Amino acid sequence: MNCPGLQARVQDKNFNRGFSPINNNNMKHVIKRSWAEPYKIKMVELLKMTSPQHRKKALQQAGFNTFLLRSEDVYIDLLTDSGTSAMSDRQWAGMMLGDEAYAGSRNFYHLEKVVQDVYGYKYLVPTHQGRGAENILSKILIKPGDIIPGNMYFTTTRLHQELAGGKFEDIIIDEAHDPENEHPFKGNVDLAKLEKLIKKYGANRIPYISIATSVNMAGGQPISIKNLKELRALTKKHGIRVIHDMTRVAENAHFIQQREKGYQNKSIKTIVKEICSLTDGATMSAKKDALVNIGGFLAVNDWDVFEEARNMVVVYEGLHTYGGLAGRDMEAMAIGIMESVDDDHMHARVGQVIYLGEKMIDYGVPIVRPIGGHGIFVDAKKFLPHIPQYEFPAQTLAAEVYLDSGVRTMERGVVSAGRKANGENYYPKLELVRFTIPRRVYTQAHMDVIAESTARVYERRNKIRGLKMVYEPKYLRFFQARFEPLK
Ligand code: PLI
Repeated sequence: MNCPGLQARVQDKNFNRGFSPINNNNMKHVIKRSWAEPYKIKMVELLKMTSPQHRKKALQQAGFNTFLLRSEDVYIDLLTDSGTSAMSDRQWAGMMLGDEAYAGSRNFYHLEKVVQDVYGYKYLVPTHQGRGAENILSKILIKPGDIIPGNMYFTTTRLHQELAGGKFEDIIIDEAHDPENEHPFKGNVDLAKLEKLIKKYGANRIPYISIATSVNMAGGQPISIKNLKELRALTKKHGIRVIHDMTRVAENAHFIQQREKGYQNKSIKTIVKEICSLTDGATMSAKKDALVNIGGFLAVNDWDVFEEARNMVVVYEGLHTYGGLAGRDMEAMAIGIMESVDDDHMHARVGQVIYLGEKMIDYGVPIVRPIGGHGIFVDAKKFLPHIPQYEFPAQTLAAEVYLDSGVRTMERGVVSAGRKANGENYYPKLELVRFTIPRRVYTQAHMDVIAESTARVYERRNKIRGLKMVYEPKYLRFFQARFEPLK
């Protein structure tokens, strides 16, 4: 690797603090130049402050699951960055240009052009959100008994693969499973693991490799262009497709720009297009990078897959020129995609995440390193070492942070991992609480409040007890499971 992990973190730190990441030889004499958001606030949404008694009651009613809290009972909402972005004035203006025709909306053609220009994929099928695209893709490409290797699982992605009869196999590098490892590209594929799978099962049982940029479950960790190129070469040799989960591709491109040799002077827009060019198609949840509250798509280069998807979308989502979306949603998405690849936007977006992460580190809170693109992932195993994984340390910690301050976070550990086809629990190495930062929504003062609250919980960590699960839904249990505190 050209750039050792530690150096990469120092580079990010310099960037965050306003130094040029490249010309920083004489840092002692440089006056601090803070970054700031490349926008100003035009409208505000009032937040409700709550008392500890109110939060205790709300948490009990929610079965100690932050997904089951009412949003009204939350002060700062870090449950997810999905669909929670603040849209720009241009996006809102675009909403007024919605062409709500059942067929052939002009907003579809605008979106199609933007997807072709910005990402480079040839054919577009809009869907109501990311999992709509995952459903269609899995049904088209996966046959029962197939193997789908990927750089760490994502909940909905793996479920659709399994429902189509496939089996997910993790081929991410080992470093990704170690929260303290500072590898700059923890989203990379271990090519030896992939070759082993190809040898074991044969290429014809592998319909595609599922590659996420900015790997969510690993802590928002990027994959490098170098690794993608090597993957492309290997898959080409075996005639295997690469399908890109491009939900957070621009955040990944930011890290490539900061860390990968030869990319410092390339724009995020250029890097995004290069990433996409190394893959055959993509599923997109536009609710993240693309700055909209709802929307997604499937985009492919292969006419046959497109034709099949265009047939299938009418069964599950809606006509192929709206896929479950209103015309205005497609317009906002088209504009959001263009805004998402702006360098200033992305530097401020990731800069805010890094600001929070560094505060957490300063308070001694154990977090996944390097700091990822869309949130801070607190290492619950290290935060609460006295709580075994079967007593849900990450679920417990998310509940405790809410009790302290009304900050809502999300479990990303054993509850999210769910059960295998044979009913056994998955026990993932990573037992994390995700503090996900919505885009363009909260201020630096909010980040301070979040870090201080987490530090307070950390101070009383030894007194915290685990949870037991008292209700478990069949699919994606983390959304609706209920818990009770252990006596
Ligand atoms: O929530 P959807 O259906 O629009 O997208 C599903 C989805 C697919 N891939 C990845 C990497 C995701 O992060 C993702 C959704 N993520 C959510 C909801 C999250 O809170 O991270």
